Amino acid sequence: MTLRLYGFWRSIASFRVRVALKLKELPFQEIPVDILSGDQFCSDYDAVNAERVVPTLVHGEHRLFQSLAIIEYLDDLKAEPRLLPSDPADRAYARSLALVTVADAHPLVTPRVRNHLIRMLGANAKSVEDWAGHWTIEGLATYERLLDRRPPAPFALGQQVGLADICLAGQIVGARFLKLDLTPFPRVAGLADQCFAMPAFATSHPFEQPGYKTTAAS
Ligand SMILES: N[C@@H](CCC(=O)N[C@@H](CS)C(=O)NCC(=O)O)C(=O)O
Repeated sequence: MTLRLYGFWRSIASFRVRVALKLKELPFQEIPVDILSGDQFCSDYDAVNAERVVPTLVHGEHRLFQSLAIIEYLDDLKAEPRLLPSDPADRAYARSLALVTVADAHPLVTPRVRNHLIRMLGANAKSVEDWAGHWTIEGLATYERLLDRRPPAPFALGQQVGLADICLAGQIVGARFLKLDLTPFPRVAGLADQCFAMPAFATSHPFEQPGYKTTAAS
């Protein structure tokens, strides 16, 4: 059964699901939803995902949303390679690391939040950029402290790449969009280098997506 991913080239949450699909070697078709032009609010897409965000994964009659839930679904759909560890404490730790960006850092820099800052507070482009930089650095600093306590070996949970690495790599994608200096976060940067050496990560990067290539060319 074909898997269809509604995503957007520069969406960090779409990046997370793209990587998971590729690590699992599950073929999928990606359908772009231009969230910068407001296509997430069109009735066609609202019918797919009432939350009006990307990603959404369509699998048969199922419309799955929220990248973390989608990645867990993929782990249930195809067991290997496992993205969540089977040990309960490790599993909780993997989810905790994932949520540092999924629940805490990334939501603060999404288009809806940036747009609200402009509309409600009259923020200019520079202030919005500074806001995004601040919360992205907060996320990186949190990861650095956590990885100091439990150093990657070589991935966050050990030998097997998984959910935590995917989410942390997404935080790095956001940092690089903003051209942030990663020197204060050597453990995070080192782990991201391990990840982006893998084709599943490298080919899922926003700059490798057809939408970016069209945007860059125009
Ligand atoms: N927690 C959600 C985040 C979904 C989300 O906010 N997606 C962004 C793109 S990364 C979006 O579609 N934003 C549209 C908007 O802010 O209007 C997930 O992990 O899937």
